[in-house]
Order: sequence, then structure tokens, then C-alpha cells
Amino acid sequence: MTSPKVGVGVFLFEPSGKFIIGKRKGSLGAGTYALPGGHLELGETFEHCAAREVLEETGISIDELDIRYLTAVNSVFEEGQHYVTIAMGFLLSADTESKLLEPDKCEGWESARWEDVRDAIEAADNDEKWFQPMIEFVTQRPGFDPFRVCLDY
Ligand code: 8DG
Ligand code: MG
Ligand code: MG
Repeated sequence: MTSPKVGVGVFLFEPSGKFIIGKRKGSLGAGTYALPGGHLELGETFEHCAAREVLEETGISIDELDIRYLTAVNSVFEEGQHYVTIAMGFLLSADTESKLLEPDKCEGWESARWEDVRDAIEAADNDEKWFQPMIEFVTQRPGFDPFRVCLDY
């Protein structure tokens, strides 16, 4: 039996309070909106993984020292995969441009407000729209507000 894997997802907040999401392509959760992120590699810190995946996927270079741990959720996928997602957060400076560096894995980067994502998930409005860990930030962590946690550090 394979063991659970660790995924790191990163809330990249623009000064407006919106964060970056992208529709997944070609792998687990294709067609759903997820955070930039990926697998934690052997020996890697959460912060390093977050900075590495953000750079690989968006071209945005973020300082590991300013990356915050936000929460963790547990996701058992119908496909038989099991991931623990570590959510990290970072406050972007104004006018940061995100590039679509892995167009085979993501349709494009958009931005969303946490309240809108949370309300849509709570209303069970179009559940298939969201990558399972995103749904679990709401269902497993009632009251979770990633922007507030970032600002409170
Ligand atoms: P990698 O294999 O190059 O490390 O990753 P990737 O090519 O960027 O793949 P990915 O599908 O984006 O991420 C790998 C797995 O990480 C994904 O299949 C499920 C898991 N994962 C979570 N939570 C999150 C999340 O919030 N965002 C992303 N992108 N992946 C996540 O468990
Ligand atoms: Mg990646
Ligand atoms: Mg990824």
C-alpha cells in the first residue's frame, strides 16, 4: 500500500486581498481551480517547496523568509490518492505579474477573493469547480481565513 504524499499549495495574495488560482490540466483534479503548488521533495522545507513551485509555475520569485505556514488539510481522493496539503501564504507586492510557465498543467492564472471561494464552496455551488484540498480548507478548517492569517504574522 502506498503512503500518503505531501502537497504544498501557496496562497499568493495581491495587495487587493485577492489570491492566485488556476484551472488544473492533465492530472488529478483536471478542470478544477487550485493553488499553485506541488509535491514536497525529499529533505525539503515547506518554505523551500512553496518558493520553488511558485517560481516554476508563475515565474514569481518569493523570499522564503516571508512565506507563512497557514494550515494543513487531509485529502483522500476518489482516484485512490491520499495527500496531506500544507497551505503556505505570501503577500505579493503591487504589480507582480504571474506568467503561465506550465501551460500543459494549468489553463491560466486568475485571481479570487477568499470570501467568494468560501461562500461558493459552503453553498455546495458547483463543487466540481474546486480542487479537493480547496474544498477542505473550508470543510475541515471552519473559520479559516488565509489572508487574515498572513496579515497577522
Ligand atoms: P511536481 O510533481 O512537479 O512536484 O508537482 P506539479 O507538477 O506542480 O503537480 P501538481 O499536480 O500541481 O501538485 C502535485 C500534487 O500535490 C497534486 O497532485 C496534489 C498535491 N496537492 C495538494 N494540494 C495542492 C494544492 O493546493 N495545489 C497543488 N497544485 N497541488 C496540491 O495536496
Ligand atoms: Mg509544479
Ligand atoms: Mg503544480
